[in-house]
Amino acid sequence: MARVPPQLIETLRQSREVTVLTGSGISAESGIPTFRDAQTGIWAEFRPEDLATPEAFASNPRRVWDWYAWRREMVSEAQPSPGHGALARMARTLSGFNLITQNVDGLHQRAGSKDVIEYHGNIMRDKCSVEDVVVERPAPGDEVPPRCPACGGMLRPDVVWFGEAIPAAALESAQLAAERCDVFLSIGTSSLVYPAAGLMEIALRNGATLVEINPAQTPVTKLAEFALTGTAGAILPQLSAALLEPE
Ligand code: BV8
Repeated sequence: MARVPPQLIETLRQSREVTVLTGSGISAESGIPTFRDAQTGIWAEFRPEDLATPEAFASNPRRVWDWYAWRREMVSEAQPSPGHGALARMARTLSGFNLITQNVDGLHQRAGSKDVIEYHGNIMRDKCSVEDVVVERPAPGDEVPPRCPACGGMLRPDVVWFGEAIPAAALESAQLAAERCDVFLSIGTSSLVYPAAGLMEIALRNGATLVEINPAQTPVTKLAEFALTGTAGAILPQLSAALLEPE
């Protein structure tokens, strides 16, 4: 397991603003399968990228709704991982800190992180598929998916599907956080999905130091000044503890 290089601690201590992008790898240690992991049980025959699309919802709304209900159940029973907790602590010790997540599980907020930029939405919220507004979860009924109380349209999870635009506010604040930071940490993401993966390029273009934390190689590993091969749960608590030590 990678140890944290002292130069990285120094770089973080000297940093003016740190921006973090997390992917499903940080929630793997909360027991939530990543997008690369094969799906299990009744969902084993489907690929997430084939279910997380407007076309899948249009052709089989019940199947897509049930897939999200299965994932919501998993998320509600999951606990934040040591990595989620360490990021919440780091935010309090660094002078400037922005957290962007591709995850829709809300675990950063449950670990105490504030002002989380939910780049792909949040699975625990529903929205009307017709009016595109967030709707309170209705009492369980016999209709699946449930209907919008205002217009009768089908409800859907408030997440960004493949082929859908990133919510404007999240897109803008994430872009700003990537442009302004002097250190960018990419944690637990395969860096394959855009425009999220483009945030690393924006940070590099603006002269930021790129740090990657991932047990595997990704397309950004070669661009990182610090590429730490290991899990978020093992590395981030070391990072957070080192930042708290007296200089
Ligand atoms: C857009 C929410 C345009 C939903 C997600 C054809 C048609 C349409 C679009 C495209 C197309 N071709 C390409 C595109 C663009 C597409 C895209 O990038 N596709 C990829 C597959 C090539 N992007 C989009 O469609 C985006 N929208 O382009 O819209 C547009 C513009 C304007 C107007 C209209 C339209 C929207 C993409 C968002 C999709 N939604 N999630 C849901 O969750 O159900 S994406 C989803 O997959 C995740 O949110 C995440 O972003 C991505 C998975 O990536 P990761 O998080 O990185 O997870 P992954 O499993 O891949 O990797 C895990 C990593 O963790 C691994 O590296 C592993 O080594 C590591 N790891 C494992 N354990 C640990 C660990 N690391 C640390 N610690 C550990 N313990």
